[in-house]
Amino acid sequence: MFKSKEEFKTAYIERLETLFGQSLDESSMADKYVAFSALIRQLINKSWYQSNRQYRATKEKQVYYFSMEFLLGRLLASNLFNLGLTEICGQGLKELGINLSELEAVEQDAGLGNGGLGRLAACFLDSMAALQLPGHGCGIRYRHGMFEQKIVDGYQIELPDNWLKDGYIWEMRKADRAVTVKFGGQVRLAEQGGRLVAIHENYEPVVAVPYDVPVVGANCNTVNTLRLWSAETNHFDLSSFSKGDFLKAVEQKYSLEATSQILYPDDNYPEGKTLRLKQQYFFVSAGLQSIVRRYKRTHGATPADLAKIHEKIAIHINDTHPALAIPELMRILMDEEGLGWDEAWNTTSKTISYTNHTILPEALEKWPVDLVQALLPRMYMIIHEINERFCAALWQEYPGQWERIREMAIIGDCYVRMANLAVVGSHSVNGVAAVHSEILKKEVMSNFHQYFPHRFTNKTNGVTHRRWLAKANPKLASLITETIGPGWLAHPNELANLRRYAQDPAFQASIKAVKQANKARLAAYIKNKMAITVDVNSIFDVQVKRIHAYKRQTLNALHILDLYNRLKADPAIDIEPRTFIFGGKAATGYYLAKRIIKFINTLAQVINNDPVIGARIKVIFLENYSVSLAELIMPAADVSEQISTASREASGTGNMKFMMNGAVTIGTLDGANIEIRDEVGDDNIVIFGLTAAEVLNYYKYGGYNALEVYQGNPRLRLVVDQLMNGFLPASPDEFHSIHHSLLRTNDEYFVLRDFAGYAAAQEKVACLYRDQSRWQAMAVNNIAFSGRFASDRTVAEYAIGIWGIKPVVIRES
Ligand code: 26W
Repeated sequence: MFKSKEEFKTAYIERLETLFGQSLDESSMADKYVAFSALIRQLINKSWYQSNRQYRATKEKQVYYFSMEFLLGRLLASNLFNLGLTEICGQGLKELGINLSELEAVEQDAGLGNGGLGRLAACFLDSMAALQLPGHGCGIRYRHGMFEQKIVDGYQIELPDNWLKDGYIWEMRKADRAVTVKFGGQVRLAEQGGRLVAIHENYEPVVAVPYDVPVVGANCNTVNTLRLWSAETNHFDLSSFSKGDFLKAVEQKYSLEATSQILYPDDNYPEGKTLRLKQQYFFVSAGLQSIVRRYKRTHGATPADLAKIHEKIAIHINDTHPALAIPELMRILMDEEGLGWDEAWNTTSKTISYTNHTILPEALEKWPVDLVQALLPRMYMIIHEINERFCAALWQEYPGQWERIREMAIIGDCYVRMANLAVVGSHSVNGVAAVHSEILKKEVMSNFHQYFPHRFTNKTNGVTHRRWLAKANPKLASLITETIGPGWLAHPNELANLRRYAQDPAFQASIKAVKQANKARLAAYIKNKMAITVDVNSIFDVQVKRIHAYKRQTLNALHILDLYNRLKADPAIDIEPRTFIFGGKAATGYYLAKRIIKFINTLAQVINNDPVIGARIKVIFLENYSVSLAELIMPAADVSEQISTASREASGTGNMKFMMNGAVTIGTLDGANIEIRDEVGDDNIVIFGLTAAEVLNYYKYGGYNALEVYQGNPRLRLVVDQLMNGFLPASPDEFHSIHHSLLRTNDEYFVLRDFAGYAAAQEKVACLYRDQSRWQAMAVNNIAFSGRFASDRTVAEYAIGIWGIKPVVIRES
């Protein structure tokens, strides 16, 4: 580790010269980035090696977090931060005439995820390492991550994300650890040496090559591993090749490698593609094979040793996407290691735990039996057997209750229901916020909860305060440290010490100055990207997240239209100037979400160019919302929009990032908003709308009439009509689907029902903002109470309550 900036500078210059054979002056920004990152990676490698060595030596239990998505964003800054090198390197680079932020910006975001679920996985990795927990990630090295979004003429255009084009400095290819994953073919059972064995024939082998990314723990020597699997083959079909059919040989190579080519850009919006199922089995099988291989080396390879695998290994599945881990671990234990069914089942279910991240019924994964059978014949046999045994047990418990058993079955209506498989095959099931976990127990999984009452728990989400506060908002971080000392960095609950400064005028002024600086930074970005000037003294009112009907960007947009109407009707009314900022991607096949994007952009076009409105309202849709863009946006927000239909947002995590940066939430009593309110109190949050209980009641018993609400509120009626009556400059039926969802299909997400409450809540926000002393106190309180939403707390709860793992302190080499 560098003791001084001089030492760093010498090492850096030398690295640049030896890597590229050129001087600093001759180097491009990209070269400077590569040399710098290579230097940092070398430091990390030492601790990485030590960590792996000591994990092997201590034989402590380890956890593997299986996730189809890891939305890492950039790693340079967070690695520097966790190594404690930001200061030394930043200063050293400055003396060499290099701006660290500019260097950081060279790195491509690793966008290997869609949204909440993928970013949560990334925050958990950061926290596991910071807590010195032996915990690793297992996922897919997508050749193309989340698509790049362009907005052209108000529409979303998707471009491929070519994030690997300049190489990825943080990964380490481990060709010697490759494993084979088998698809298709037939499986027959045969007797060998007195036991039944499964013989898999005529399968298509896909080689899985691991790429390891180090996960650096903050202020400790822990470096864990994120292992991402890539489908690769250098194997050409030689028979085709020698027959001169070169194309066929190449075709087969590409078809095998297709498995890890793209991330499906569907968040809470299933497409059910065969390739996605292939991806799921691909990384689950590869991950488990490599884990079992390592386990055998460290803990013994006899069947008796393997029957105890749960004592040394925990496997967590992030939603149902990796639920094939259950039958795959069964397969490995039985077919490859010789365990009997009961032993294998006992150890499998004690190894695996499952988190549910969504209650939208349409987002619960299910795969057609035919597809599973054809693509994964051995998996299907095992799932079938699990189902048979489970249903027989249910029959014992609930004789004659066909309906209940049909609902709980893993296979039904010609589908494999992945959530049922996940619940049955794991020892722990958790939701991601208190209300969500309750809904799982009482509604969505109530039968399972009755049958397995002790299996269900809650683990409220969190976000890493190192990235989302310390790194994203350095000015705020410095102010906090000056005020309450640096303890909050290791113990985020210490942020509570800020409470006593909430009413302090001097501190309020400092908080405001930080916010203004961050707003200016975002305003400059907007100016540069979109050539629109926004007023940094206006309220920055932000809704950034995936575009989805249940998240209700439409409610926000309709309210903006209403505000506009009122201003047009009476330009003299005194409103608090606002900049409404949106960002987010729509799943490629999600028509309604795409129309919502167009609606927001059309509003922007009308409002931003209306001289009557001037600078009082601006509407900004920031294209290509991503982790790095979020790091720019969160610190600049005054108002955090968390307005999902109550009961539909499992938790939300953006809400936590905003809060940590001092934004005030306007939101429904949904997901973690409820717990945010419980922390900050009603005076520091603005709540509106139906409660989850009310919404669920409507869903169950009916009684909601959208048309009535629409007819009863003239302001609402006007804005809904404006979608269709030619008021907006767009083709006549551009917003037909939005209109239709509100009035023709009875407004599934209660946009109309919550409109009046939302408009009133927005008035309240404006009123609170006018009282700047009151507002700054609210901002301070939000920061002060955000410690609970640090993922260090969440991960500690998983470690103790689910995984049964404890810290392993890594000594320096
Ligand atoms: C099969 C299509 C599909 C793809 C992704 C269905 C569901 C998903 C994810 C489970 C959706 C997701 O990201 N859920 C979000 O998880 C976050 C982390 O727990 C929560 O904060 C969000 O509320 C939840 O929507």
